[in-house]
Amino acid sequence: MKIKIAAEMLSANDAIASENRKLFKENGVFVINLMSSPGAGKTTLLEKTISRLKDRIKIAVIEGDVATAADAERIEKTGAQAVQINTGSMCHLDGGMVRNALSEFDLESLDLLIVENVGNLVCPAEFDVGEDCKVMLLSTAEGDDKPLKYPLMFHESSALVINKIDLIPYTNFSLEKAIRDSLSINPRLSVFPLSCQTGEGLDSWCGWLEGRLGGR
Ligand SMILES: Nc1nc2c(ncn2[C@@H]2O[C@H](COP(=O)(O)OP(=O)(O)O)[C@@H](O)[C@H]2O)c(=O)[nH]1
Ligand SMILES: [Mg+2]
Repeated sequence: MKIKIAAEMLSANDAIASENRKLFKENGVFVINLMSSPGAGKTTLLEKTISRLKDRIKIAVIEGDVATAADAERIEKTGAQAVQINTGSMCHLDGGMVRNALSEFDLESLDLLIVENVGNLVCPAEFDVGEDCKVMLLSTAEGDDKPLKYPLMFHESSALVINKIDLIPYTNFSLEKAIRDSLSINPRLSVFPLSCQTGEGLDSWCGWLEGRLGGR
């Protein structure tokens, strides 16, 4: 019985996500669902990405957090519009939460909408919000065993950002192992090792993003 309820909940979410996707397509907005554990650097990556691309691409952000508007406030400092969703006890964003936030945006004027999901390595990958693609962010401080321990996030994503490579000398993180294990789960992953702190690798990531927008 429990399994049936979960299946019905996911199919109800899929229906809303499909409506969101149709709306995004009609308005020519490319949508990314950005997922990681708390503190891996999602908001920092968005701040750096927006600063680099904002003269060429109109970007807005939906921020998902259990509590506070702190991340939306950080994004707004870059000049991009951000809407905060507080999920309370929920560990992920779903299609309905994203739909409720959409009335805040002039979708037609946007090129790219990035949804920063709630920090969590499990549930966000299970809920479609209507995105064009998912992006997984892993930071070196979390350990190189995470791809094999939380495979769904890696399996569902189109790109993997490995952040905080500046910290590698202070950890036992093996970049080679993390990439090898991630590709064993999902050989189609585009992988971007980078540091939001030093800026190393950000050009490749932003180039990939611009390429995906070009293919809309
Ligand atoms: N050393 C280092 N710290 C980083 C890097 N990127 C982000 N941080 C720090 O990691 C912490 C969490 O970042 P945040 O963007 O809030 O993570 P989020 O919870 O995934 O949104 C902050 O203190 C950031 O300054 C990086 O590339 N290198
Ligand atoms: Mg954040």
